[in-house]
Amino acid sequence: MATEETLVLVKPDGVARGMTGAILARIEAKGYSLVDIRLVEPDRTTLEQHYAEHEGKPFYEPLLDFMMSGPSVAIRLAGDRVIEGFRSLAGTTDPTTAAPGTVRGDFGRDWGLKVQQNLVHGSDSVESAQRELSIWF
Ligand code: DAT
Ligand code: MG
Repeated sequence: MATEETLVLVKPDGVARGMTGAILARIEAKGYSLVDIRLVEPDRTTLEQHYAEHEGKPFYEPLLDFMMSGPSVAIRLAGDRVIEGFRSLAGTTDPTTAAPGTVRGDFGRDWGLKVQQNLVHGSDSVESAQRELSIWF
C-alpha cells in the first residue's frame, strides 16, 4: 500500500461560495484522513512558490490575483493513493467540462473565462505534494 499525504486547497471561490463543508464531506466520505487544516490568506511570495511551475504562462498573474482575493482552506490529507485519488475527486482543470460527480464538475463552471475559479487545488505527484506541503504547513 502506498500511504501518502497531499496538499488540498479549497480556493477563494470555494470558501466565498460556502462550499468548504460540501468539499470536506466528499473527502471524508471517500475515507481520507484530515491531518491538518487551516484558513490561509497567502501573500504573493507564498503563491509564487506554490505556482512556480506556471510562471510566465498567460494565466499566471490572473491566477495569483485570484488566489489573493480572499481566504483559502489548506488541508494536509492522508490516505492510500490519496494524491491521485483526490485529483480524481476534484475533476479536470476546466470546471465547465469537468465530469459530473467531481467537485469541479458539480460545483464549478466558467464565470467569464475564469478557469482558475475551479474550487480546489490538489498536488499532482509525490514530489509536488512534499514541496507544496512544506510551503503551506
Ligand atoms: P490543476 O489545478 O488542475 O492541477 P494546473 O496545475 O494546470 O491545473 O493549473 C493551475 C491552475 O491554474 C488551475 O487550477 C487553474 C489555472 N489555469 C490552468 N490553466 C488555465 C488556463 N488555460 N486559463 C486560466 N487559468 C488556468
Ligand atoms: Mg496543478
